[in-house]
Amino acid sequence: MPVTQLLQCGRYRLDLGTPCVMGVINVTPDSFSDGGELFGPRGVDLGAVRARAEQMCAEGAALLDVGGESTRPGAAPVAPAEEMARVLPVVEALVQLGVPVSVDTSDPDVMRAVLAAGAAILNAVSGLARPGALAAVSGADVGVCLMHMQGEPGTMQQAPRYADVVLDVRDFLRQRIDACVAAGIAPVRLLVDPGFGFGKTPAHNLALLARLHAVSDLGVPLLVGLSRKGTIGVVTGQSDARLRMAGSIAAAVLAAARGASEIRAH
Ligand code: 7PM
Repeated sequence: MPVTQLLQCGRYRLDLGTPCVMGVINVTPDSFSDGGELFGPRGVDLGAVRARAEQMCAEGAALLDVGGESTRPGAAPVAPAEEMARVLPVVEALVQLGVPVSVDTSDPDVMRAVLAAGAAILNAVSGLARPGALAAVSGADVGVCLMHMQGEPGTMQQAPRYADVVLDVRDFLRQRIDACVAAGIAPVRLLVDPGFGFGKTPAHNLALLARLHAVSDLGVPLLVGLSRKGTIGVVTGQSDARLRMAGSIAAAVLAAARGASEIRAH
């Protein structure tokens, strides 16, 4: 009998006992996976966003993740006002589709704005560790994904270093869960994520995938995002992210077999 893993996120209660797919809607001009196709000369192309979202839902995505700040290695930080200008129209459009919307952000002001716009999950890529982030969500009934990142996107890949990457990531996630529960965020609202590609070498990422059970038994559902990332390219020899579908599917199946409840996919 699969263990039912419920996620309470806004007006949605997701049963993650069966793994589900989180579709990625990147609204950054330099999206690594689709070259910024949803971002035209006049900013975000909402028609293209709606079409992509409807296609992803038709193909089985249970929720959609919107990212307005490129967190790819070396990416420069985006001002919160610019990030909000990119993501708010998208969140409003996707909420109208009736699908749970997650927003990939670290900024507390962006968090508050997207919650007001109807986002169901905050994809906290900095683990709600930034000043003001925990306070921004503790009173809301939004779901929260706590992700591990070593350093910041601009520098995180320069020299990632761990005593034991799996134990270090597990300890960070356990500490963030405890901080959220202490701030009044119920465990049923939480997800954790090891943050593949965020301050990790390919060897670190492969160790995390091999020993994924160490972070799938923290008492909350596990989200994994390996889709089209550099490590898939290293293993398959595919330098073009758009040609990494097969490797991404293989990694997703391995992750699900090792306890992942949500698979983040492009
Ligand atoms: C390098 C290339 C780093 C691409 C990050 C990316 C995740 C995420 C992203 C993840 C969660 C991309 C990503 N990756 N949120 N946001 N987990 N929770 O796929 O693995 O564009 S950005």
